[in-house]
Amino acid sequence: MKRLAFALAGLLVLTSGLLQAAAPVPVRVQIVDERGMPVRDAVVEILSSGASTGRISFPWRMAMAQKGEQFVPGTLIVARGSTVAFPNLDRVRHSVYSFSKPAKFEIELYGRDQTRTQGFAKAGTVALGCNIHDQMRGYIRVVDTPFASKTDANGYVALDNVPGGAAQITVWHPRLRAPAGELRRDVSISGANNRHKIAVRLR
Ligand SMILES: [Cu+2]
Repeated sequence: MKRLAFALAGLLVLTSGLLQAAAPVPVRVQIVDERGMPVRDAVVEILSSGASTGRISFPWRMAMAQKGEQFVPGTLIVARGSTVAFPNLDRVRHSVYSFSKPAKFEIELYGRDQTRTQGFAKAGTVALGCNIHDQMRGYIRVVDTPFASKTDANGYVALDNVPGGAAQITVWHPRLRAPAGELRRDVSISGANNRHKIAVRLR
């Protein structure tokens, strides 16, 4: 009887440990440069082994506008498989293209208040340009995780309900000095370890 009680107690400790490890936690990540200054508009993604593989959706619009001869927002995060709209809010015509591996495409000239769409089937970074306006640069980061967001002016992202346990944080920024502008960190996520500060080098 005593032995059974011990076994049960052991089982309880074990399961509570497992539950704790897998319990979803809010995670905050800050991205800074070599001088410790916050990096804005970096894309932070958390790949977690404990994440469910359901349909991913984000609260922002799946749209990359052209406004004032710029792409707005300059960086857009979308889930793999998304269709993105490219509304032209300018008086001038634009012709959006990408030579990037995950999505090579070209949208013929289209004018004011018109829109076009493009699908993104592969994860990765899609650099956008315009055939008419050389200075226009935009980026679509196609991700495979629901835990993705852009850093704010203080370099922070806040991601909710990230499963505890082993995970990988990917940081991407167009000026990040690393292959493909990407940096990866293996981390362990738990209620006690849910704040991560990552220093990157920018060009
Ligand atoms: Cu243009």
